[in-house]
Order: sequence, then structure tokens, then C-alpha cells
Amino acid sequence: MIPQTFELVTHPLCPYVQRSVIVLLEKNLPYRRIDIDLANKPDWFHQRSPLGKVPVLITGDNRSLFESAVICEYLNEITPGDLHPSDALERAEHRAWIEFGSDILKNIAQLYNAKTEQAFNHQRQQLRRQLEQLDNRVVAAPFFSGDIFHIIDAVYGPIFRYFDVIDRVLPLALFEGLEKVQNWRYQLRQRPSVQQAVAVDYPQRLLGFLEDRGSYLSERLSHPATGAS
Ligand SMILES: N[C@@H](CCC(=O)N[C@@H](CS)C(=O)NCC(=O)O)C(=O)O
Repeated sequence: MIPQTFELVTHPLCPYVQRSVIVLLEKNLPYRRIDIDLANKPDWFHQRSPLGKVPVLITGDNRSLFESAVICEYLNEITPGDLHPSDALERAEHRAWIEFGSDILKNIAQLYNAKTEQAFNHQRQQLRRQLEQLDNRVVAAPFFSGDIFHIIDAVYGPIFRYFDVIDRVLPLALFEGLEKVQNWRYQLRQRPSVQQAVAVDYPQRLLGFLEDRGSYLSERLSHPATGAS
């Protein structure tokens, strides 16, 4: 591999950014974050990001790569140590469950944007079903497939982090009885790369972002002791 310092175009709250950062950290790759305002994207960003989304990885020779799953795969391929299983079918399964993780993220966004209690509860049920599906699949001893940390673990760390923050203010009880997923969530929370993928002010920033959605969850987070859920 050519020695290089990567630049990663980021947003402080983005879970897709976090998975790329976790892989950079797991691979001990030097990188510099460039946080941008997604509500006011700089002109240069559109040249770098055809979909207008973060993360974008800028390589040492000034090429750009977009889409977090692709960035993670690339970083994995150019460095020693494989963050995917060696068996082809197991590797493919990991990729499938990574896609499942992206679907969970879409449902989380729908949960925090839901305008009514009914829509919120519908999304909560969707997420609960997805966590049950995960519970049937995950090994969680301690990671998705056992004792080796893989890219898929980098994907789920940021997913669980949402609930670490929300549950402190408004317990959603999404993980109740799902012991394997709970254990996996706990193990990922202890992983230094997962912890270091966000700044120390992440919980306050996330809560501020959620409270500004003008949604049912915004209202509940602002007044957690009132209202039914
Ligand atoms: N599929 C993309 C999703 C990335 C994504 O949705 N990023 C969000 C922030 S978390 C974004 O940049 N949104 C800006 C926009 O859609 O305008 C990936 O995996 O990289």
C-alpha cells in the first residue's frame, strides 16, 4: 500500500460516516476529518460526491470515493488483516446483513421524523421486528460472528449508539428480551474504535438534532415525563 493520509468528508452525527471512521481506526490508517454542513453543502463537495452525501473518502492522490460500504471494503482491501470472513458464503452473508443495517438506519430516520404517535409506534414496531430478526442471527460472542471484529460490527455500533442516547431520556424498550443483541450492543459500546468514531459532545448534539425535528419524538424528548407512547 502507498503510504498516505486519507481525508474523510464527514458530518458529526452521520452513522454512515461512523462506519468508515471505525474501519479507518481498526486499520490504524491516518486520516483527517472534514466536517461539512449538510444544510449548506460547499460547492467543492458536489464535485466529490455524486449523490451529495457523506462520507466521501479522498485518497492521497486526490481521488474520491463515495458510499460508506464501498469505502469500508476499499480500506479493508488495501491493508493487512481482513475485516470480512474468509469463507465466501459467510462474507456474502455479512454483506447482506450490512444492507439490513442500512435498512434499520432508514427506519430509525422514519422513527425520529414521524409526526404522529401512530406513525411513531408503527416505526417502533418495525424496528423491534428487525432487532428480533437480528437476534435470531447474531452470535454475539462477543461480535456478530464470534470473537473477531468485522466490518459488520462497524456498521451496527453506530446503529446501537442512537438508542444509547435516546434511551437515557426516553426508554424505548426496543431491546427487551433480546439477549444476544443486547450483549452485542454492550460489546460494541466498549470497543475503542466505536467509541472514538464520534466526538465527546455527540450525545448532546444528537439530542439537539432530534429535538429540532418537529416530530412526535422531538416532543417526547423535550417532555419525557408527559404523554403516552
Ligand atoms: N448510502 C449512503 C448513505 C449516506 C447518507 O445518507 N448520508 C447522509 C448523512 S447521514 C447525507 O449525507 N445526507 C445528505 C443529503 O442527503 O442531502 C452511504 O452508505 O454512504
